[in-house]
Amino acid sequence: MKVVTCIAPVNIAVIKYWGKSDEDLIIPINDSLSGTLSMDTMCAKTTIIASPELQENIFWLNGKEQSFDNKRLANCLQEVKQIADKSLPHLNWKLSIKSENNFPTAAGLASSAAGYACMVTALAKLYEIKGDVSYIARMGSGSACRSMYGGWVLWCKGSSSDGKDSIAKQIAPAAHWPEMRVIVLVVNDEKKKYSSTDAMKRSVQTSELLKHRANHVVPKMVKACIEAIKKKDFETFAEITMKESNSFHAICQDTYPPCVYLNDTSHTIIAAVHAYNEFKSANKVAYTFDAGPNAVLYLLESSVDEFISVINYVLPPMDNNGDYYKGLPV
Ligand code: 2P0
Repeated sequence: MKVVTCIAPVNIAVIKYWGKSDEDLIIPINDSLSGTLSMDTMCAKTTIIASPELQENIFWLNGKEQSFDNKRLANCLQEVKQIADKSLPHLNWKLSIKSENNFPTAAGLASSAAGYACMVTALAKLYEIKGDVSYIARMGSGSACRSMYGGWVLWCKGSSSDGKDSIAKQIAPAAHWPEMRVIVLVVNDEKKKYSSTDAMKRSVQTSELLKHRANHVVPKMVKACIEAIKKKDFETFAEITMKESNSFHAICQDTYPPCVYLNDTSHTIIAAVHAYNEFKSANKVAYTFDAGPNAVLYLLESSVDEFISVINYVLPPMDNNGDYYKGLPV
């Protein structure tokens, strides 16, 4: 019997992936760029057991059995086995895969990214594969390839039709910018209204704006953002991050029928960030929103305490009845 366990964190895109040129292989229409959270935060954990005793393959996600008959899982498994040494005795043993997330699944918090990054890392370890396997994680869920590396990661869309050069590359390790912090404001942890997979397909089919974004906006943004990260220029990094999030949600609006992910609380957070930055006469906080209403804030450690006070003032924590705390009497 062989057992491997891996952990992989979520990544939060500052330049978003939205739209595929190949649905099966999961090849994106634009490059994207993200920060991978540290290992002690929002993570997926996967344990794979390979055993000659197992009669069939089994897959459990967050304590619930899933069908193993899943095209994405099959594609990843097939690709890993294809490059593995064929003389490995356990190559054809059945597998038991158990995966869990320590945060809400499918709520727009990059759960599939961490999940597939973790699973492919575990499979690569099981079958003793060395070298980059981010292109295999990509076949499970596009954004998963970015969680294969820590720190700041670029997913290059690539140009080959088999997707072999559509891979992730680290552009700077986390230690390059140790003051950087991420705050996740969970506005709603329910399963999202429309899956990213379906929504981005609809965007490709219906949004004219998407072509402009992919061909003319994103390439400039990626270049400028990499430069800002390399120089640790938070002012520029924050401006690009916020503009990019807004550009992505504009595409969602331009999709027909539209995919509306942001809600009133999301807009309150956007307004609070702009008001705070204006008050500070500099960009001290940057928001970004994925396919859901939850806000992710990038900020430097020196701004964390003050900005959390601002958020607690603007959106006071609710008690168990859903009422806002009124504050303690003086
Ligand atoms: C991103 N998102 O770059 C963007 C921003 C959501 C909004 O990557 O179809 O779950 O599995 O490749 O990876 C979500 O897309 O979609 C995503 P599939 P995935 O983080």
